[in-house]
Amino acid sequence: MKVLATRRYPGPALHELADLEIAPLASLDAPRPDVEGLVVANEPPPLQLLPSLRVIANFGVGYDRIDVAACAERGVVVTNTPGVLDAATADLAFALILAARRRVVEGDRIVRSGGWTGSWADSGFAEELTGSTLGIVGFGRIGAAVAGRAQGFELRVLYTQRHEVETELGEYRELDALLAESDLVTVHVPLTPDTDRLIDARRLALLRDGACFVNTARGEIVDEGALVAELVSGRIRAGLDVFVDEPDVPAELLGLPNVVLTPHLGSATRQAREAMTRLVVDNLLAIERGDPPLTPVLSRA
Ligand code: 8YV
Repeated sequence: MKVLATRRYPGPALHELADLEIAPLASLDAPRPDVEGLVVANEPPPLQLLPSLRVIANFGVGYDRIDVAACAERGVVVTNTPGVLDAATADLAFALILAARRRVVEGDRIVRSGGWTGSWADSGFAEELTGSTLGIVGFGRIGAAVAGRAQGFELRVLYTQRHEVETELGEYRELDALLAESDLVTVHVPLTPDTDRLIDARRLALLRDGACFVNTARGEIVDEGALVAELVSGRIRAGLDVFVDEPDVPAELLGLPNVVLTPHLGSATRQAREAMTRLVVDNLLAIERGDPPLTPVLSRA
């Protein structure tokens, strides 16, 4: 099976594909009837140029830029990489929670700029993490992994998602109540038509003064303009790994002390990324053998 991958995905598993071509989608300008498998990182596939396509293996759990309904109509299987990146993403959410809450990056800047003159800080105290209330928006695999880590920090955990679940890890709240009651809010829902701008200006205004908002999911889940306005006002703090127009970040954020910015690093550990490639390849090999894919995604239509 001829497989086209949009980049050299990390790890050794990719070498198991016998007939592999690496090419960015932008370089495809004519039909490629030879290609039966496509590996993308949440990039919109040019279905019209790939008439023999059998499978799209997405490198990532989120597949919001892939038209799964159109693929299903064409009989193209779509797979993703759930599970293997939960720990890495939950760890990064906690890194951002800690960094934003405890003013770690601000402190780093003070040290580097020679502004650390006293023997200890006697003002500008951070708020404590231990004992505070963490609101988790989306209680799937990654949200639950965040809740597990929260126990070590003695956090009170609230969660919201479409349906209340049986769990010892947190208490269910409706989204608005969760936003109003939390000191820290972290987002772990997939981007779908239902979650696009789920956290709009009205909902951002429900956050407590001084609350810390963390997003490692997708920028579009929040009204980014409204979030920027809240951050510019200094009313809340944030740790942001995802943005609406990546790699562009709203310019207003770049000089703000109350926001920590990372370049979509959620799954960017060697272990997670190599396991993602492993799962991509295992899905492709399954399709090639005529077996069912390991981790297919279902059309939401
Ligand atoms: C990206 C992600 O796929 O899994 C997801 O949904 O956003 C990430 O793992 C990865 O950064 C490659 O673009």
